[in-house]
Amino acid sequence: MTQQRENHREDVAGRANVEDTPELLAYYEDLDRLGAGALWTVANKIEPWEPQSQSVPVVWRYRDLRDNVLRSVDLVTPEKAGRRVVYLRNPGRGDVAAAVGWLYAGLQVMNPGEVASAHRHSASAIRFIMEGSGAFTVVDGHKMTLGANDFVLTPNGTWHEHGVEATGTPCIWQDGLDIPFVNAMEANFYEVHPDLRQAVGHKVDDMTKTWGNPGLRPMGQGWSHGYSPMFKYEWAPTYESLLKYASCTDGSPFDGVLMEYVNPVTNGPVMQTMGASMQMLRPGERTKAHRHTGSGLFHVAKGGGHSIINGKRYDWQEHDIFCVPSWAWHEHVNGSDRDDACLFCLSDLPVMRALGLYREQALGENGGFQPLL
Ligand code: GTQ
Repeated sequence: MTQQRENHREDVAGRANVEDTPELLAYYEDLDRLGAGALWTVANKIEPWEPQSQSVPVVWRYRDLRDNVLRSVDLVTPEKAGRRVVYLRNPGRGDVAAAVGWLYAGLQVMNPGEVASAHRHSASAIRFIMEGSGAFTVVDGHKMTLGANDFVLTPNGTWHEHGVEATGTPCIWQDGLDIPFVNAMEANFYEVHPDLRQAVGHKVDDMTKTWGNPGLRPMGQGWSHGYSPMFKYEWAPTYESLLKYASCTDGSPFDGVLMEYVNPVTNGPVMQTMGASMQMLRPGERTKAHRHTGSGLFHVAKGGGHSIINGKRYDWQEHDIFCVPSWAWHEHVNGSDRDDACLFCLSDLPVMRALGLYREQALGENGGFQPLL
């Protein structure tokens, strides 16, 4: 019997395997009255052989959600709602309002001329812009214009507000926050800005213009926060970088051409709790299956295809959002032989890495397992 199969037996030597007796049941009741319990009654549950995600794989289809997101515009104002957002609820994580693992996601919609008041919280946020023109976000006095497929940061503790210029069109973007994680850590604070609006103290898009130049850093400019000073990563240079890298690499057998968004000061993840990447699946590309710790929330930035997650097929097209729970096998397939497909991914990998919890495993050609890396 292989180690893997053996691991799924409950009566393995060294694992809890105590049968109930009247004496033991009475003992458990006595312990319960004292606010205590016998470890062996819960050990196999609280120390599983491998991660047991509560999340299930889901695809949220934009063609189904979009009309309902737009409906909210006639139903509530940003003033009343605070944020006018339809959030994505994983069936296994409804109790903590997570889309996957400890990550929250939602679709926020704003009409021209609307603003959502400034606030700040311990949770960090990202936006991935889906459609519309004229949207902006202000982060700690830095105003940014938002275009389709731009990736924008609102790090923990920063004041932020959103709006759409009166000359714009209805705008929809994906929010991604670590709200469930910060709540799990019992560390979430929330504050509304005393003036409800921030003064813009810098030139529009200054942080991207200052920190977003390839291979170049502004001389003499310091930055000591735990998050990237580049608050916005625009789509055009991101896609161009993927194309350039794709022209000279075979890519990863598991991920195709995958690039991580980084803090230009540290080359580390953009924020301490959440990281993001953009990956290109070249025409006809089909990746090999692997699994790793950490939850991933994928947003289809370009193209269409499908993913096989824990053996089941999930089709996706542009602006669909799907999740890969921690330790779930996954492989991605570009559905086109002519065009590339691009997947944006928001994850908690920075937490996994920083805390020494990252593990990765490839599915062998013969369906067997390769050892844990
Ligand atoms: O824009 O600050 O979807 O605080 C959920 C919570 C968006 C935001 C969300 C938030 C925000």
